[in-house]
Amino acid sequence: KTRSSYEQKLKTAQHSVSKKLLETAINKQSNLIASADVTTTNELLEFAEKVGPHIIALKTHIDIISDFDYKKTITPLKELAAKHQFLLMEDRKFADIGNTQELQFTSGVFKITDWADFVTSQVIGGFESLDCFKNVGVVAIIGMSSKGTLTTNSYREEALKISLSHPNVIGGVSQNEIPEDLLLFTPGVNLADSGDGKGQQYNTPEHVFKNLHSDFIIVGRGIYKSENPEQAAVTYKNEGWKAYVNSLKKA
Ligand code: UP6
Repeated sequence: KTRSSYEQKLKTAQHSVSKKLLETAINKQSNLIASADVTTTNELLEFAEKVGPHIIALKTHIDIISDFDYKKTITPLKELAAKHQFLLMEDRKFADIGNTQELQFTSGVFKITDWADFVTSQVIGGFESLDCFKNVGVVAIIGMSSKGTLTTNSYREEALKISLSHPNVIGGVSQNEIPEDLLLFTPGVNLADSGDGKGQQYNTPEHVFKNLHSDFIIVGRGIYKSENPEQAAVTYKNEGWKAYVNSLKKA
């Protein structure tokens, strides 16, 4: 079974964020999302400046930034995103009732609604819990990469039903193939390691494009822990693109 190309997916994409992601992937010949799991504003901005040209999106866990300040952290981050043409993905993994998620999304110090292009959310709160993410794209957590995760076959099936029917959802995070109407984001990608001793399990770009028909790879420590993060980003970008092109050829 063959997979659809980014060009084919762009023709049928409904959501503006899906279109932007696919267009960026085509323009930059990249399917790489770098996970910036660093804990200070300086590290975050330095990292974004270095890897920005090579990625389609920067994934943040904004609540791990110890010196977070909207003007000092977000304003320059948005400028870097515009300069290097990447999207901002906040990996908040919302997991509550709709009303609480709405507050977490719009309020507090992070004000995610004001800057994120797309966010991750669990779907454990049910269909209506996703209604609040009006101005962004939602990437639903369908399956997790960690050892012993509770995202079993039957959980994933139910999570996919919600994701396929909700207009805010643009895709899913998963370690399994998902329907082509959703973009597939796959974390747990590393060229050097098979795990981290804390439950994380890694695969190669080749594996996730060939076997899962993934659209985008998410790489954290493989890049930001590397001695030369910019060079590592280029390596993952090239490996990801090569694996994507090969996955199109597969009969
Ligand atoms: N992430 C996973 N697995 C999931 C969902 N999300 O690893 O199923 C996120 C982590 C981290 C990144 O929260 O930010 O992707 C992976 O980082 P790593 O490459 O350093 O392991």
